[in-house]
Amino acid sequence: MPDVVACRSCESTELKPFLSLGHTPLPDALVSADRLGQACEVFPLDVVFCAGCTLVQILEDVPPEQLFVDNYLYFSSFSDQLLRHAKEHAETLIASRELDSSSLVVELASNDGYLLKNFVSHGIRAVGVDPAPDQAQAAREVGVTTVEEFFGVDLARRLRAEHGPADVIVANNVMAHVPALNDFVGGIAELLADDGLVTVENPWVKDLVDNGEFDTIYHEHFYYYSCTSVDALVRRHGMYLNHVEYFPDLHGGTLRWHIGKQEDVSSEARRVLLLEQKAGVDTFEFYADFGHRVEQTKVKLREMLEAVKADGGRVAAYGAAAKGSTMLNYVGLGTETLDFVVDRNTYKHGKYMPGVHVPIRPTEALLEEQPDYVLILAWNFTDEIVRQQAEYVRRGGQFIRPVPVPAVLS
Ligand code: JHZ
Repeated sequence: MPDVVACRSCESTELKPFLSLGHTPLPDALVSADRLGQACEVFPLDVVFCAGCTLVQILEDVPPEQLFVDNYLYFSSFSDQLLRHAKEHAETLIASRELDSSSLVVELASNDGYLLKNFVSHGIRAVGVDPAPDQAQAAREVGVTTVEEFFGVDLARRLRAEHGPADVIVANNVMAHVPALNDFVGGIAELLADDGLVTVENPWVKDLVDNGEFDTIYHEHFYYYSCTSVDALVRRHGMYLNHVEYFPDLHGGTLRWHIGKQEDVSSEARRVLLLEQKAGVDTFEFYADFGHRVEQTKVKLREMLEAVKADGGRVAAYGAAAKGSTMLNYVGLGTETLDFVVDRNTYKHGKYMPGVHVPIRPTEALLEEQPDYVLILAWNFTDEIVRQQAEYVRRGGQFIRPVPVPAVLS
């Protein structure tokens, strides 16, 4: 597969590398027991800054079918925090946009219907788009009409012809997942009503860098966004970044961008754009020493776990997350260190983490085995996980959080 040579957003060829995580397996390509003996396919994971439009991106283009159809077991509904966040988002949209049965809401990457079911229950027309077959099926089972395809200009035209223009388009954690970025955003512009609203959520690259969240870099995520790079992207398609909201506790720091066809930029959007400028998020220097800091996390985490093992301690991990795959493969943690990984997602049980082949078990395994330490790979859900595992802690178990700096939770 050839490396990308020009920015997928603005086509500038001035791409400046600042981080290499080596060659890693696809993060959601969990391995079944009968395939453990087979060689694992790995891909280079190199990150660059575009001097043209400031968009941070990876160079490798793994085909989306391989990422999201053949190897995708992520179901949004396994997190209570995410379900609450989605419900609040839907309720706010229903009230602020005065949505009713004549309105149309479209969600791109609607997954298992975790968000759209909140519109359906209010009798509002809702259409989900998601190419992942099991998730699309789960969405239909909760009453969410789902088109099982990748989104772009072509599908947008067909949706508009069938359902009319969309009053609201929601795109949560998907604008990072599309190699043909301008086709995706062009599709949004095509489908959106002239007075419609788009909300896009994605982790904020400023938090990624400030908090050392390098493990959220993997092949499903082609891009790492700032307000600055989103503003440039949507303007190219005749739309405007009008408002921004910040959710510091969601996926390590998430921004929700409000985008529309009329320019009406809020003071909050201006404030965050300015904040990015002051912090230098729009310059290469902001990223330059990130690789060095990531290396330090690797060394520290290895040292910490090696000391536990040298003392005869037992270690497990929590969360067979995509980011967990980057963490384990980059740091080099396998079955010599970790006995198993637990996860609530039943589709992942009985499988093994990509590359390192650590087995995945139900969360009950923590009380059955009572390891001395649990490395939280899904650290974005630390509070939720620690609350759930109160009994493990009561019996003397301890949690390790790997970022921003590896530390045992007190
Ligand atoms: P989680 C996913 O990344 C995939 P991942 C995707 N690429 C993306 O963009 C980001 O999200 C935003 C489990 N769990 O959400 C569920 C428990 O077991 O951090 C998941 O398997 N118990 C679309 O995979 C994993 O942990 C719990 O209590 O890095 C978390 O994965 C909770 C809360 C979660 O995302």
